[in-house]
Amino acid sequence: MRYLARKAWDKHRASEVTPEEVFRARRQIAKALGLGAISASLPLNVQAGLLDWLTPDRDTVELAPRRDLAFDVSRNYGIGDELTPEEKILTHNNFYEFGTSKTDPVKNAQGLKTAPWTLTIDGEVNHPLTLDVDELINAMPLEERVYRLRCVEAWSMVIPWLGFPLAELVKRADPNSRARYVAFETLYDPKQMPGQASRFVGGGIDYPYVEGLRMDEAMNPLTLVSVGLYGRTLPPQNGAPIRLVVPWKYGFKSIKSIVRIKLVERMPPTTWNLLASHEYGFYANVNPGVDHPRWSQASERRIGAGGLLSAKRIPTEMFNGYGELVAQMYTDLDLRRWY
Ligand SMILES: Nc1nc2c(c(=O)[nH]1)N[C@H]1C(S)=C(S)[C@@H](COP(=O)(O)O)O[C@H]1N2
Ligand SMILES: [Mo]
Repeated sequence: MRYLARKAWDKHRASEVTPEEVFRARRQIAKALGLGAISASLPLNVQAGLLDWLTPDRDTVELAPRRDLAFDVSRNYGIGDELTPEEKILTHNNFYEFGTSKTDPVKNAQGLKTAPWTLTIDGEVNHPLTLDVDELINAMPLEERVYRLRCVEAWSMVIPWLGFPLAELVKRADPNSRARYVAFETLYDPKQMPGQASRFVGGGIDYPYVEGLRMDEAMNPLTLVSVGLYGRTLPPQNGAPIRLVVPWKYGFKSIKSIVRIKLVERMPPTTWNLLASHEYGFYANVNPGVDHPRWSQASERRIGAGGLLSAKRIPTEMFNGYGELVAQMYTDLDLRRWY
């Protein structure tokens, strides 16, 4: 598999294989093999394996163009870890809207239409906002923040994000006194997102993907709205044009391709908690002392220049190493119960 970065978006080549066609092709194969009916009862990892096998690899994936962004290098939150190579960040993804295997998003998301893109901020606020994300990206001062991303599946990366604090956005909407949580929602568009059109492709998730934070977590200076990585706008597979990054929590909290942020009074539903509440909680703070029911969280594979299997196993740190900045929010919480 080769990944080609393109300078100019070539419409003709891009439309050769649309996500919808990929989805239709897969559905036909799945039907022919009688997989549609049984897929709901298969464990997710088995489904992922099947999909890999059902999806013939195209020789070349042409990556959607990305624009250079101007930014300041943040001095406050940098960590010493070596960066994960950009190629790994772009080709090893979780974005179930485009399929459940790690290489599905880069293959299937390149046609995602990321502009124009509207972000709504509403709910318990005095000033509901409807923002054009391109304008927002141009208007906000951007900073680069090198953060660890620790997936609940026990692999991790180190990513130079570009973005701004979520607090800046929330403040603009002026939350009222009832606002206690912040709920996030990914785009819902089954025509563009094959995983939303089929439970088989999308891993059995009820879309749109939703996430949430407590108000103090949302306002914590570490909580980032990301609009880019490695100096340029976000690739579609990483959640273009706008996503959340919460570095002390498991990766699934960092919801991609957001269209709505709603301030609410009660703890909002979250996608992985809805799917398996005994395995994935609302808080999902990285915690080496509380194992996932099916695997240990004590260590993780750090994805570097080599393949995933050659990746170095390193101990997982409490709050992913960000305890100094976030631990005080949880002093009254039993983190074993509120996993
Ligand atoms: N909408 C949406 N957001 C999502 C996901 C998803 O499937 N859909 N996967 C999550 C998971 S499990 C992880 S680990 C991170 C992965 O981000 P990356 O692919 O940019 O590394 O995105 C999170 N955000
Ligand atoms: Mo994840």
